[in-house]
Amino acid sequence: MDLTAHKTELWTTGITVLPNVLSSTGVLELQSKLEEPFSKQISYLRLKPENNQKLQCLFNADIERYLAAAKLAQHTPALHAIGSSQIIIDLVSELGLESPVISTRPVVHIVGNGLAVPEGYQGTPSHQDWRSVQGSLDSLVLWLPLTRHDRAFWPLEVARFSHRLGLLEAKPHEFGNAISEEKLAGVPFTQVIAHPGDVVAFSMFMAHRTGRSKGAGVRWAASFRYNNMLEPTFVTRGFPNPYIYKPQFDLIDDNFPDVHLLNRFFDKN
Ligand SMILES: O=C(O)CCC(=O)C(=O)O
Ligand SMILES: [Fe+2]
Repeated sequence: MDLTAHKTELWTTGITVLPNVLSSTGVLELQSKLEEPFSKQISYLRLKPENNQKLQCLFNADIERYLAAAKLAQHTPALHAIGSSQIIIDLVSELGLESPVISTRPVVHIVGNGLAVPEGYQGTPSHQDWRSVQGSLDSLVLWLPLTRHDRAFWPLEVARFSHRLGLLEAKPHEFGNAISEEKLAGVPFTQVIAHPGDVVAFSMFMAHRTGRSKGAGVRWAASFRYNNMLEPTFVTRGFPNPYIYKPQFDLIDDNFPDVHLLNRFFDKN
């Protein structure tokens, strides 16, 4: 695929939609895999989801397990495999990042009415990803819709050309941060139309947010982030990385595992 026109559109407007980069069935299969941690907890709790509303069922029964399943879904190997696949890395370099490096772990976005975590956030407010990643100037987000909907449903909304406004002032928000309202006064947001298999690429400086929708259903998407190792300011700044990855050292379950239980487990393996 010749990406010259997409590359121009990306850096001129801040965003481009690349249709049918991946097979739609492959992407829908990925979405089913991402659902497995939820299914496993549902069967463990012997829940009986109505109308296949698995996520809602687990959410209503045990929000902690719901959140843990959502977190675990982000550790699904097939998700990481897509973000590191040759087709995706080639695409990122053809869009202008000469030497792509992964800047953050993949994120799975799950939104739907009835899934709002109390004191959490549901969908993102207006933000620029650059504020949390702080990498190369050409850093890029790839956003992949994972579910098919017959109308715009919790769509990604973008402020085209806003990457040219620079890094905008932001205020703290449950999500992390949100661009201050006054900075976006008069800046129009439009819905992105994309389907499973398509890849939406946008500059980390482009303002975007989750559009709201009414009605039942769950919208899934995955996003991947890349820096360009060779971008001169990234090199000069010494490859900054604001992410801190560390465990909590207190035991989550006191006295687990009991040594007898552990040995019975090893005996069976
Ligand atoms: O999926 C969404 O609605 C938000 C996506 C987003 O903010 C991102 O991928 O950076
Ligand atoms: Fe974002």
